[in-house]
Amino acid sequence: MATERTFAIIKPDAVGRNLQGEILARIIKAGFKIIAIKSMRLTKEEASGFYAVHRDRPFFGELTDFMSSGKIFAMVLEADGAISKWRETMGATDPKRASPGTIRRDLGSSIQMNCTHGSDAPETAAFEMSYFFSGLELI
Ligand code: IDP
Ligand code: MG
Repeated sequence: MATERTFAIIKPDAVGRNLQGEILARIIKAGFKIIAIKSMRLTKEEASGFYAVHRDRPFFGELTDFMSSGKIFAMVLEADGAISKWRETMGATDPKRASPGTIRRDLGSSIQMNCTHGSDAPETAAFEMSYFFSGLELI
């Protein structure tokens, strides 16, 4: 499989519970290289731009309130097949449906407060990385 990059977020629920160290340890253990990382708090507008593909979903308002409710860690991760590998490491969107040993199953509290984000395809990974990081930060 080819070396690939994906975009990840440690969401406000996880940072609020001080789980960033636990999640970063799982990322390293799974074999990802952290290419870039920063801690920041999104505005509602910035969260809405990030999740624009979901603007017509019933949970969009709630989701963007949540994502702007506290600090996040935004990251670019690299590995062979990073996009699907990170989705597997996170587990299914709903922690109740995620496999044991995944981040969302072990640490998530609800379908919304599921600790992490991961890109779902090469096109979304490219958009999401460039939404948060400049080219210089990704060398
Ligand atoms: P994903 O994060 O697994 O890719 P998406 O369907 O892209 O899942 O949804 C984006 C985020 O929106 C989820 O991670 C979760 O925080 C939130 N979300 C998804 N479905 C629901 C829902 O039914 N109710 C509330 N929040 C949801
Ligand atoms: Mg998604």
